[in-house]
Amino acid sequence: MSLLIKNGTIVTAVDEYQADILVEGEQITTIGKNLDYKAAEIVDAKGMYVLPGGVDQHTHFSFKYGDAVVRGFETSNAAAVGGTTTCIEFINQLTGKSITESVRKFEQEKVSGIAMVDYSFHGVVTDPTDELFEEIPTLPKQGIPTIKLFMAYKGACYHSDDSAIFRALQASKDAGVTIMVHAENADLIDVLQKQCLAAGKTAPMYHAVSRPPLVEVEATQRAIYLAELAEAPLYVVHVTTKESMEVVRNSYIKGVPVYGETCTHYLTLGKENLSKPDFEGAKYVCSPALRTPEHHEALWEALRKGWLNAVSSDHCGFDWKEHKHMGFDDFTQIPNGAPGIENRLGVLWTAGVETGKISRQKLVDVFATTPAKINGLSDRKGHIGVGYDADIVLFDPKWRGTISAKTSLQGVDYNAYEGMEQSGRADKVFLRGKLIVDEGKFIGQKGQGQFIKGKPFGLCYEGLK
Ligand code: DUC
Ligand code: ZN
Ligand code: ZN
Repeated sequence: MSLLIKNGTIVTAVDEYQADILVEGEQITTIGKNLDYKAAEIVDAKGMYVLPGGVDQHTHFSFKYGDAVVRGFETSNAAAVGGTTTCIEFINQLTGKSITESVRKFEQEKVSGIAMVDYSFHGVVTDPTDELFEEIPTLPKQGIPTIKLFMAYKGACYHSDDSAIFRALQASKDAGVTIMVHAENADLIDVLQKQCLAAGKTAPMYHAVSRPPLVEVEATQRAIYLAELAEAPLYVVHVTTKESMEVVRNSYIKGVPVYGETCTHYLTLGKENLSKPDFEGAKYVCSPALRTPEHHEALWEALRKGWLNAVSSDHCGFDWKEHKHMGFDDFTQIPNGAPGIENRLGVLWTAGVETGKISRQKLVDVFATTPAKINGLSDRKGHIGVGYDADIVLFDPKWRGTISAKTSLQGVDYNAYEGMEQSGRADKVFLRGKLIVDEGKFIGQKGQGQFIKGKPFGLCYEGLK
């Protein structure tokens, strides 16, 4: 099967040019001007930007908060219509089991035969035994070169203390496994939460009051000290404050191999949303908490200047009625997280490219190219180039629409960006050469997504050293 995409403007992380793309089978085989090839299918991409399919390196299709469980991979068609063709899912280690067993079990039961985009995994440490630290160097053989540890969430199974993080860093470095941290000080949050509740402060906005910027800054700096001591690289997920971004940036400048991402909502949504009446504020309970415009601006600057290198969705599909209301009388019981995999590209384009905060090339860089590299997928994903998987988005910059849960595939009863006027959208999306989105509508099939093995040393490539 061959496909010729003609007349589009190809955007990569470093340049932009007009050319045609020939796809044979699942890969891009030729890129050139005025390609004259009798392909089985010819698509005219005039007026479209041709982008690599997005790589969302931070998704939760399997997260649990108390008894609440998020929407799973049966809603991963939402990724496709949002221009994301690969997502990397966090899988909790099952107690008493290895990360490998936990990931495989989850894949067999909840992903394989269901996922509608390609996928890879990060293990999440919940049971930091000697066996776990021995397993870490073997993970790349399983195609899992990344592990996350949560510094937040005191009392939860997935909380890790400093000794677990330090030992994981030591165990990871020679094998090229990247340690990722969710950096917030769990003890301070615990004290602040208890003080709020004791004072009768139970509403959603106290989620932000009990997770102020400094709890993130402190944990970010602490994690970096641990990495420095272990002489291991570190990746800080969802950096949300100016000061924690500066800690990452300054440590990197000092020579510590530390890198960080931010997320779509930390660039665009303010903490005032948590004060919306009638418990609507609960829709915006995610951790770390939403911040103020001063932080948003600092994060945009950090993306422009390369101080942070990816934008993820942190997609977490809890319902408002069914799940968020569990914390109606106590904000600490509101499941943390917001959906957003469908909106990452549209919001980044609208709030980033259209406003001049980032260039189109920077969008491609933080949306696809660098997330693919960090996670060891860059031999196949995240770039429009010969030999790459034909994961291709034809982006229509002229399209206009309004974001709403009513038209969303995320399977959640609200959308954090409800009412936002969106500029541009993924008009057509190809997954390994197959058309899965046409005129913005999902036309693919359940189970078409494949596991993509990650390779080790994702952080150690030229330009990210
Ligand atoms: N924060 C969230 O908001 N959701 C999922 C996990 C997390 O740490
Ligand atoms: Zn997190
Ligand atoms: Zn997360």
